[in-house]
Amino acid sequence: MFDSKTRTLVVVGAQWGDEGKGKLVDVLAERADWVVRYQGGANAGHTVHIGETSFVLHQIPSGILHPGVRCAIGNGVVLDPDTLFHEIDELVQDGVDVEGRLYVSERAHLVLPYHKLVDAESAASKAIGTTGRGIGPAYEDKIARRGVRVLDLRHPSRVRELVEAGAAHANGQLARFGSERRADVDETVALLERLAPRLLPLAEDVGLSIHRAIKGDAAVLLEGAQGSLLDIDHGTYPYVTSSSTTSGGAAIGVGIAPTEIDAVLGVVKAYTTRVGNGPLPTELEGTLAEEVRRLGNEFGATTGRARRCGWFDAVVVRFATRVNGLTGLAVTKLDVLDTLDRIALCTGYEVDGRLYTEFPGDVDALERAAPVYEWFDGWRRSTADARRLEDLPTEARRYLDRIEALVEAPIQFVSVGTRRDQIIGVD
Ligand code: 2SA
Ligand code: GDP
Ligand code: MG
Repeated sequence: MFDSKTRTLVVVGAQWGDEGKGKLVDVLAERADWVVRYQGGANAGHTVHIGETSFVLHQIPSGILHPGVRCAIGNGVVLDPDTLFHEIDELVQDGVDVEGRLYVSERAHLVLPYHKLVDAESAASKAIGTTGRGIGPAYEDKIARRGVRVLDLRHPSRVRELVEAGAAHANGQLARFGSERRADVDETVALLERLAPRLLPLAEDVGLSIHRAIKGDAAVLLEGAQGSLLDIDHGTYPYVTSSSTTSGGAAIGVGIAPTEIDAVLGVVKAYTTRVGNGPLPTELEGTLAEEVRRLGNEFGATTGRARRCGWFDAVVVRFATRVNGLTGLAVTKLDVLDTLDRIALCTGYEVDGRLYTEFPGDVDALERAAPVYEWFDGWRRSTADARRLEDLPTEARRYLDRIEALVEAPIQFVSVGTRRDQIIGVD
């Protein structure tokens, strides 16, 4: 993937998240110098299987499992300092050496206990089906200019002032929700005082470090979280997360220029999943939905929630190709479809007698969308051992070729299992 022309690569989810970005980043990180997260926070769950051990990364970039790779958390991430250290400690317990190779942007905003409280108590969060990790409220404070940034921890009196403002706002919201719970200023300040000595040594100007690395011809991976259809601008608003998940967010969220990005790899499942509420036009029901969920082990990597499952939606991925400028696709979990007799692929939607082949922005239209399907014969044999495209059954190749044509992006990887070696690199 990395060559003399492609030195800075964004890996982005091109559906509703959980496409297998963690696995792809882990595979690609073998040849990377840096892996940087650019948005989201502890709502993410990126799973990497190495041998018998499976790691679920929430805030730390998936590159951390490669000893020589340096990892950074960019300014666009909302960082929960408390759970960050739990994550670091767990990695260390599992034998991963994190010391000296994890950096945090001094400009990143912090997720504080009252953000999680507001997320937990808000009816709007319940209606959207958030992860409850305080992501929306933390971004809300960032945009409203009352957020606490990592660099503020260098100024204890400023921290108290900012926490007072944030807590007052949160308490107003909690009162309006009819909740009896309240933010506690002293407890929050005490938490930050306790964590600052551990967090500040990791803090630096990540944008500058990555810019210098790029100038020095380093291979840099920018790791997206969630998926393009959860993007605050381009997703199925309001059923979205509160950050820019698409590739444009990568430049902003790392602090580099868009012109420093060379390529964008979109990760997609060979079918579709969504966790949380909101439209999913190709959603399956009944026993088939349960079967795909079981075969794909479709449960939230952060919350354990059952993921909703549907057929591959080419309208969605075609849209994601356009808004991200995808230069290639990685199709994951092809093996999950191995036992199915017939497989459908959505090529358009009918809404009120009109055919859509481009993704509509209005969720009402999506809720009423009747998918138009093309049907494919299943291949009904295992793809788990395929290591070249030629090893795949003809039916599977036909299915992938059709996806490529509809989506208008070249397939560069096909993943056929959870393990690192279960991947096909397409020349
Ligand atoms: P939030 O918590 O404010 O970001 O929730 C807003 C919506 O974004 C969805 N969202 C996700 N969707 C897929 N995967 C995510 N990460 C976890 C995973 C999810 C989990 O890897 O499985 O464990 O439940 C993720 N994070 C946020 C969320 O479901 C809302 O629809
Ligand atoms: P991410 O958020 O995009 O990193 O994805 P998650 O880790 O939340 O969910 C993807 C799940 O699919 C994880 O449990 C992965 O181990 C698993 N996975 C990734 N690629 C494949 C694959 O090709 N086949 C199968 N069966 N599982 C895969
Ligand atoms: Mg995930």
